[in-house]
Amino acid sequence: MSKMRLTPMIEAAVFAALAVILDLLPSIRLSPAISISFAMVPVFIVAFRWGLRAGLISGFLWGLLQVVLGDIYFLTPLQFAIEYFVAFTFVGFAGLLYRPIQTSLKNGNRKQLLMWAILGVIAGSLARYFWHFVAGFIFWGEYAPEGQSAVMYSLIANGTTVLGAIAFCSIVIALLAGSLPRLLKTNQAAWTADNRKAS
Ligand code: 218
Repeated sequence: MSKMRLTPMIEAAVFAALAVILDLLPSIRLSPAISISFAMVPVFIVAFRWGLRAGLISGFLWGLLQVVLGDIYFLTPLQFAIEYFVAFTFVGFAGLLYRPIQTSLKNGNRKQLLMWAILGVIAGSLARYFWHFVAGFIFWGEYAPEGQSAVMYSLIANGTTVLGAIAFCSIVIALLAGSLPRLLKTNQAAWTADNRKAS
């Protein structure tokens, strides 16, 4: 636990809960398999503020909360594990862009900030939906229309969803980065306070 600072962990949990709430808002549901929302945004914020580890934990907690709330599609234990634990955790891979985002914030370079943040949105979204795609062709293939292979069905359904999610989340993150860049910045005061406590 020594490397787990308290502030990012609290934010990871609070923002995971926020993701659950955003997921309750009406989303664009094109079909049962295609539903586009910006619920990933809170996890992206955690990943950009604190990095990969906090992002992965926040994504994991979001999946766990959905399971606890019973808001899930359960076909088999493996499908359930892939789609609710692995996939949601992978949203945190947006945190791979933590360093360039923090550097852009420090330099006050808005254009670069926007570019790295959108790249983060793309990374986290693709990392998550890769798993929904895999689960899609292994477990959801029977829902494919006549004459369409399971792989093609999953690629179209999850590909459409992820492109929509990337567009939605990029717009929200761009608005936030433009109007409230401080929101994406590591909270240095809390960081040093936690480190002082730990030493
Ligand atoms: C083709 C297909 N249909 C449905 C699913 C299930 N799925 C897709 C995306 C996201 C989620 C998690 C809840 O939002 C689920 C269960 C799939 N993977 N593939």
